[in-house]
Amino acid sequence: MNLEKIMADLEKKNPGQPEFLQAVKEVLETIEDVVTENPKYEAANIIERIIEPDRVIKFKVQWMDDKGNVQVNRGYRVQFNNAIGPYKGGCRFHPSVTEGGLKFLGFEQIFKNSLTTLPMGGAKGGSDFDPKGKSNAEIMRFCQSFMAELYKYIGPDTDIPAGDIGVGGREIGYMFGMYKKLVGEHTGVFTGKGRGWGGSLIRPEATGFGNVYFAEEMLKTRGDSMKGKIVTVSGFGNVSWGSIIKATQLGARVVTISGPDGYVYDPDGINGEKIDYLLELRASNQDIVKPYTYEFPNAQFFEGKRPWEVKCDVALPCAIQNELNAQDAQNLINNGVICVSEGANMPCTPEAMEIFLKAKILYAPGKASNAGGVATSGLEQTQNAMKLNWTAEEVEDKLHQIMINIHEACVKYGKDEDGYVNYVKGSNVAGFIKVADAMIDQGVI
Ligand code: NDP
Ligand code: 2IT
Repeated sequence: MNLEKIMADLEKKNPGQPEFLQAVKEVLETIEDVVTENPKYEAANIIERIIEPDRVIKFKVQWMDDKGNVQVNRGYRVQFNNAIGPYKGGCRFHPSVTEGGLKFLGFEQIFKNSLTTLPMGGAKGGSDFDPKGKSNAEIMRFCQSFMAELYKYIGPDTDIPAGDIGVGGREIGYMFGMYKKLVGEHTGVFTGKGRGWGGSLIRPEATGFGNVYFAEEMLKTRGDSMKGKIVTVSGFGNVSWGSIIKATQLGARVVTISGPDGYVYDPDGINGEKIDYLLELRASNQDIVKPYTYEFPNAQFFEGKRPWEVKCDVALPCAIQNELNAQDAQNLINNGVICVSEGANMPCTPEAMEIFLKAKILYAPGKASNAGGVATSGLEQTQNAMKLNWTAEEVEDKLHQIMINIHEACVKYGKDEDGYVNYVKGSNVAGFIKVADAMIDQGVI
């Protein structure tokens, strides 16, 4: 496999999409050996086929704001690969959303979903719509207009969207409502639904819970655990919230959260009522974390800074792609970090990742450590198909077991000769083999 040529061709075909190129390069670098050792993959030209999305759907979303002005946004759905199951992946509403960004996320989703062991293909969607400061009515009108186009391309056996940045229970509700009205069916076409109309218990917590379960499995390989650890978390959204709850339950002390305005350091730990307060902060639609320090004055706010300068044992980046760079990684290493587990998708830059791997700390890429979210989406689909609901304990037990299994797969495919587990390699190889073999089985279609 000629990596340089593949990357050069990809760059030519996808100008202005650096995040997509970054995600592809990381995967190809780590699966190179497997491809070389198994000529069937080159014979079927799997690499060129797997890096090209099945289709990118792009559409106009028109909606009216509360003042009566007509607004226009772009909507997208990237259906990347459905070799092992229907397309599956979240929707992101954020002004930074572009086609290239969604291609990176859809590509990552192929391997992540494969790792969960559930039958799900890879997809991602969203819009450059900015939910910040919008009224409830504006959010509803936007979601309805978005769905008026997207409904044509999705379905419970075709493509099942879910949440991501800027898309939570409220937005899923409005989109599902519109889908139901247009199609006339009450089906499991979305995951992350409300509890009373087909949603699964634990889905809101699942990504964060899974992330911490994965960190715990990594720590176990060194005879350690989360108990007593100082933990830094970035972001203050859904994934951060779930990670903080589970880390605290397992006896760790979480000392930071962050937002676009800076980070909050709370030496006493973010626990109890402070965790509940995070939901209020998020619901305020203000996009700032500083108010936390008004509510809990022992905490300090650091404007325009990122939490990676704080001394910690475990770091959980849970906000956005490329939020932790080489300097941040070096700060963490200098401060004695032993474990970094990604709640967000691709939060560490390639340079930061290199530093962690070189230092041989426990480092988990998001496609392994944040797979608990989509895995629990898969469990929601199963409950919908069976027309019954599992208890919170049943769902959490299954989620926990899935995270243990993903960890095992990473160890199986990622262990170096010296015994160090390269989780980047492990997750990419394990995820790739299943999808590539399915593509070969199904022929050139
Ligand atoms: P939320 O919208 O709930 O939270 C996102 C967090 O990231 C917020 O704190 C947000 O603050 C912050 N953020 C967004 N953009 C920026 C930016 N440009 N700079 C700094 N901070 C920013 O989303 P989620 O918690 O759902 O998602 C967080 C990450 O986890 C994403 O990478 C997502 O892809 C990933 N993920 C989510 C899963 C899920 O099930 N929800 C599953 C697996 C991964 P603000 O909005 O104020 O900018
Ligand atoms: O990045 C992700 O895995 C998600 N946003 C969750 C996708 C899903 O379908 O639950």
